[in-house]
Amino acid sequence: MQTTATPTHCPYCALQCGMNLTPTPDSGGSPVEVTERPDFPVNRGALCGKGRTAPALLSPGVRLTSPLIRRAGVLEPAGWDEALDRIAGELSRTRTEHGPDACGVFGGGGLTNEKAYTLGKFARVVLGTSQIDYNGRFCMSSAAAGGIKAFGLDRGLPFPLEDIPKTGCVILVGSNLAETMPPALRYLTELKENGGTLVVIDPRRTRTAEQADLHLAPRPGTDLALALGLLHLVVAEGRTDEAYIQERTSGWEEARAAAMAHWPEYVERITGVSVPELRETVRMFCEPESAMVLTARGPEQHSKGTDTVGAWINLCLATGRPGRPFSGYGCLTGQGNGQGGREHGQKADQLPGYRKLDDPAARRHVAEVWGVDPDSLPGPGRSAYELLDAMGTDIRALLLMASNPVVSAPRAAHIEERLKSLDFLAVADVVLSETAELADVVLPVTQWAEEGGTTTNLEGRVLLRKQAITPPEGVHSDLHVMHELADRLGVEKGFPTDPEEVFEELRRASAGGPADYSGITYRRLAEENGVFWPCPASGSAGEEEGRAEDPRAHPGTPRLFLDRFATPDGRARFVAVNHRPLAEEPDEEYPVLLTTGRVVSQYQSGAQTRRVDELNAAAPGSFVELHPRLAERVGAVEGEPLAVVSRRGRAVAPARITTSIRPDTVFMPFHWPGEGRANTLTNPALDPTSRMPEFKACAVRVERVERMG
Ligand SMILES: Nc1nc2c(c(=O)[nH]1)N[C@H]1C(S)=C(S)[C@@H](COP(=O)(O)OP(=O)(O)OC[C@H]3O[C@@H](n4cnc5c(=O)[nH]c(N)nc54)[C@H](O)[C@@H]3O)O[C@H]1N2
Ligand SMILES: Nc1nc2c(c(=O)[nH]1)N[C@H]1C(S)=C(S)[C@@H](COP(=O)(O)OP(=O)(O)OC[C@H]3O[C@@H](n4cnc5c(=O)[nH]c(N)nc54)[C@H](O)[C@@H]3O)O[C@H]1N2
Ligand code: SF4
Ligand SMILES: [Mo]
Repeated sequence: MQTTATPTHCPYCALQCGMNLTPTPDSGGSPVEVTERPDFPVNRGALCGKGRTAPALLSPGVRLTSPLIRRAGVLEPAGWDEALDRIAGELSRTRTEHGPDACGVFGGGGLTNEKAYTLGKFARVVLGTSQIDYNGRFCMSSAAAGGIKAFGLDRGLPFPLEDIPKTGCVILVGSNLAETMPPALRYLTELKENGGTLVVIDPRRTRTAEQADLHLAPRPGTDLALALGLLHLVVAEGRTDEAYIQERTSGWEEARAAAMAHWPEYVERITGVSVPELRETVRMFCEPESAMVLTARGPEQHSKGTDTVGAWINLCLATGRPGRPFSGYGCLTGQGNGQGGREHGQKADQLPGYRKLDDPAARRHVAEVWGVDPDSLPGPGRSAYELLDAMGTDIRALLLMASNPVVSAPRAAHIEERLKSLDFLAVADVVLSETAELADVVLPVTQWAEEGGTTTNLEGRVLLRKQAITPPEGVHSDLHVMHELADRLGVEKGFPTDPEEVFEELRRASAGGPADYSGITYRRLAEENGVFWPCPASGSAGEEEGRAEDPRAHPGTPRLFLDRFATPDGRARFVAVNHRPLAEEPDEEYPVLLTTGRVVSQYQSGAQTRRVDELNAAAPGSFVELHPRLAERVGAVEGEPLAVVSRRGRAVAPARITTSIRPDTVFMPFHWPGEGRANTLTNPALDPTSRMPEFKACAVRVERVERMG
């Protein structure tokens, strides 16, 4: 064990804040404490409460330290061999009886690059199944689809965060950065100090919106119309950049025509944002030399998320922003490895290096690295919700790693029931999540401080997480799990347990792909505080050592698209999109809109953060945020339980009455299971391209709950 501080990164969100871990051998509790790491540029030492308290989960009291096997209906401690034998046996039996596609695999954007890569390979090479997808589908998939359509490439931010304070105007669409990435708020503060302006678009006046020069509060699910209305005004006011449109884009005529059909007055009626506010936004965005649009889950988690992102990109293209200094469109990716986790093959349609599974050349390249016949690789499978929905019917057995869909999937009661209907469920996790509670076998895995690996943050910066401590006995890494299962299923080679060995293979698999990591080594990552992809190996292929000193080493790519876009002709593509309603509009029976999201002290399904006392004290449970006018109408009382009912089910949580939300909308955070579970209510209507569910808007009825007795 190390006795000095180990520099590493936070286990939670996509900011991947740098931190130092110092061993505390005699503390009796967590084996390490978090201290400041000012040398990492993204957060410069600052951390939010989640990062600061992350070591609490390393204590044996809250985590899993032994495999569990269900016997007579009850999960009981068991040995590793027995647990692994059981999983391998069930997967093998399922494959024989129902075919390989009856085995499902579900991953997570919290997995390191090495794990995500290995999971994709495990599914295709060991199980031979096409049925793999992951929770990132619920996260940034609409932005990814929009980015690929327009730019030919999906890297959440095409520029580093440090560019934000240098731009003239930021339009932040549906991001509550102040709660979801607190240390990044600094970039917005610096933007304003430098004279830049901030527009925040959110149906709620959030802590982030409070920082804005202009806050627009549209009705949920109307961002597409809003963006089209802004583009209409840009054209009407003669603010387009014709030279840029000519030189660097295609498809303008069709996109322009679509936008011109969205008159400001029409857009005002749809969105609730007034025409003067629209005009003011256009002025703020167009006057400075540089400007950015950044989207997060607010506009993306809709059944029209991809088109909405397309409309915002159109606005950027028409005004000549992408590929210019301190300008362009970006998506704020969410999970710890939300970026890298979507690049290396745990996605249904994908091979490592952000290659396409249905591209013959990609199949040949990756099959060669894997030492298999390209024809043996299955084709694309189902998207996350469709995969979960097929459990118990087409999918008979599921291996789940790093997600807690009982809490986080849309229409969660149905998904819970589907999980129970599986013949066999295996879950690898660090804690006994609500989903692990339903498993037949649970495997306890190591955590960030106990293992090495790389993540890729929201800027596309590949980072090295270093192992700081030895894991407790009885706990093994996800890589060990896949190695042992592969071995038991007859594949002895190709599933190493050493993360660096996996990364070396990932480099080769990604070489020449859109997300090219081949020029990156662990050594470089440690020395350079991260490297931005694409970073091809510039020497001869296969060269491994001495990259940092190699004068030919590719420096990495902090800024994309400066010369050309990643499309075949190098031009960015406008998309012709039109406003459309929600999959479920309010009606007489369900007259209110529910939107969902996050609070600062809980992370995602809460499986981890609900086990940390300090975070629980700050955010102990679910709530329903609503406007005083709506509260009066339904008889809601502050702090008293309120029922929210949708076509999928009913949830109950205390009312939080505030003027910061629109009167036609209620908000619930989704971090809790049980009665207050927001996802009991949400609508799994999917975006046709990204297959993103409509987490951010469904029709509900709000009712007072009469107390018993
Ligand atoms: N504390 C905390 N931080 C996190 C996470 C966490 O769980 N907790 N998760 C991480 C992950 S994986 C992610 S993806 C990010 C998410 O980060 P964000 O996208 O910032 O988080 P959300 O709270 O889901 O949504 C942001 C805002 O969208 C608004 N919104 C709702 N509907 C609409 C709409 O129709 N249009 C617009 N414009 N806005 C709307 C909500 O009011 C909310 O304030 O956070 C990351 N960081
Ligand atoms: N209503 C509503 N629902 C939403 C959203 C929303 O805004 N509204 N947001 C969606 C979004 S953006 C996301 S990203 C999803 C996230 O939702 P989930 O996929 O449920 O994400 P987490 O809660 O982070 O679950 C991760 C699980 O993996 C475990 N874990 C952590 N690290 C590792 C590891 O290295 N290996 C293994 N094996 N396990 C690990 C954790 O303990 C935890 O149990 O939720 C989505 N659901
Ligand atoms: S902002 Fe994200 S990465 Fe930074 S400390 Fe908080 S949870 Fe960790
Ligand atoms: Mo996310």
